[in-house]
Amino acid sequence: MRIERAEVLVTSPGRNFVTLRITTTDGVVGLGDATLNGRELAVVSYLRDHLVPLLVGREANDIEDTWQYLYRGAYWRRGPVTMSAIAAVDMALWDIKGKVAGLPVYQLLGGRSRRGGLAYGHASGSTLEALFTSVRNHLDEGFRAIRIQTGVPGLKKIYGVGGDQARGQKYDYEPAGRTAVPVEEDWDTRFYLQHIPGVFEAVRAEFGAGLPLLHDAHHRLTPNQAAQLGRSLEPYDLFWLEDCTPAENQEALRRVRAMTTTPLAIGEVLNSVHDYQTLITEQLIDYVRSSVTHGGGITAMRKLMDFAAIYGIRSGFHGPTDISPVGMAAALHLSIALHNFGIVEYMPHNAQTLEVFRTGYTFTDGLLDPGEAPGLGVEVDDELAATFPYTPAYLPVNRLLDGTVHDW
Ligand code: GCO
Ligand code: MG
Repeated sequence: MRIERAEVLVTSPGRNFVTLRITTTDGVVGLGDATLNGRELAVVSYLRDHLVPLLVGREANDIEDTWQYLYRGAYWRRGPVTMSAIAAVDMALWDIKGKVAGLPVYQLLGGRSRRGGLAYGHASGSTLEALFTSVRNHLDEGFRAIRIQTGVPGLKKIYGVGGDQARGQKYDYEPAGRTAVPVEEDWDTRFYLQHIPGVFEAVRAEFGAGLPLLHDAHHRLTPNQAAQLGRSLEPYDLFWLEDCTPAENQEALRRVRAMTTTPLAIGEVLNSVHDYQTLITEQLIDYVRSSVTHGGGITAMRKLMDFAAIYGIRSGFHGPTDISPVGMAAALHLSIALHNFGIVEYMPHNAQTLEVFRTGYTFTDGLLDPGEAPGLGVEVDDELAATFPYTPAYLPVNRLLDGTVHDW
């Protein structure tokens, strides 16, 4: 069974998604997610101009060989554009293999390790009152683990803090801005560090000790600041503190780790096992945050997680709405099969997106399940997809109060 055709679909039902569709000589179709938020068209070109011509005529069954061919054969290894493109090919080939076998992909990965994957939702509010409403709404929707982000006095707007949920603005920071250039936001780490511990104290007082709580620092702190935050949050027993320092400096986590017992998660911008080498072998983190979409696909993420398992490190795959339903399904098949699963991020896609992509995964009692359909279990409606053309959209840029550009 050879690859007959590979096409790249770009659609924007509220936000941009890049999907690779591979069709085999037997007429089996597989889908892969290649969405790289804010740099989508770079991956479209990488796929269309450089990978599709290499794929046509290849044996569709040989997933490992194709992965190595695209990774080692390119000379230029790693990086988010390359790894997202390879991930899409990899996912599409697993989708095809599952359909040919008549099995959901998780069965091909060793079968089920649990009933479902614990998912966390994004609660946020510019004030404590708005935050509490958002937490309650998430609990009503069935979430059993919740990420907490709030506004900070003295700062105008903070990434990850949504608008008025009653007006349907739940995740209005995702996408951050469908504008020609990025929106600019302000930032002051001292204001932030002074404010956050009190927020967690209030959330614990309101919602009790049992609810798993998470927090994302979005790479904005120095190692000392991160250590200070981790220590000040210890009384509130976080499930994790995410991306406390810029992820490219693995050694920075040594200082943080030595200073706090708050569990650490990092890696949504990392895309290779090599980016994790120090983090994993020195046990500097508790959770791997890469997505299957940006981390080279199921093949690569399985290996990364097996490496992490030796050190007791678990998965916490990135699952914001810029991971398409196809990427989300791939993450769920892997999550359900891995022994060292930890948690998975879940921001439900909007209704338009779920019309373009018909998904088979389910969310019940706080757990996500990939479903039993053969392959990944996601289908795309071409005609509908074509009615939502690509729209430039960018994450915000941060400036300190004196105008200096700050870490994302
Ligand atoms: C998260 C994130 C996202 C990212 C976004 C980038 O933890 O979900 O930090 O909000 O910023 O996905 O593309
Ligand atoms: Mg994050």
